[in-house]
Amino acid sequence: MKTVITFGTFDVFHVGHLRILQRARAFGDRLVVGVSTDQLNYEKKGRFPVYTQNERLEIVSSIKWVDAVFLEDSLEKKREYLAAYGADVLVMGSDWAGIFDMFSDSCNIVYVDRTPSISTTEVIEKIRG
Ligand code: C2G
Repeated sequence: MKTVITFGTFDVFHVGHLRILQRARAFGDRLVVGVSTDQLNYEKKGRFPVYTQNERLEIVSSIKWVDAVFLEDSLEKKREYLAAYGADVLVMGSDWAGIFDMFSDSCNIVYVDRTPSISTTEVIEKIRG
């Protein structure tokens, strides 16, 4: 049983999010997703997400490619999360390329291409008009 892990905020869930979850799951038999807390997103991006962490957890956990979810409350705890969930593979989008290579002693690290032309920020801007 090969466990894959990935992390993200998944705010205003869109097809780019769906595709990375589908692709991540294809690297193993079980996909675990660390969903950023509202506070962690504020620290990363300087704003609170549109959807609350409980809403984002509920959405991500309902995706058919996802087997388990948990709240990620600190970027400093990656190594602990990888161990706690028994990750064999860490999958992240190419915007994170190289950033998690330090964990290659505990699991395989894979960066997959982002889906072009869609992001939470763009969706928010489109709705704002
Ligand atoms: N993504 C993608 N294509 C897009 C948009 C996003 O493949 N068009 C991927 C990102 O590369 C990331 C995942 O979807 O792997 C989640 O994206 P975000 O919610 O923006 O995640 P982020 O806030 O960058 O959090 O510890 C790492 C961070 O918590 C990642």
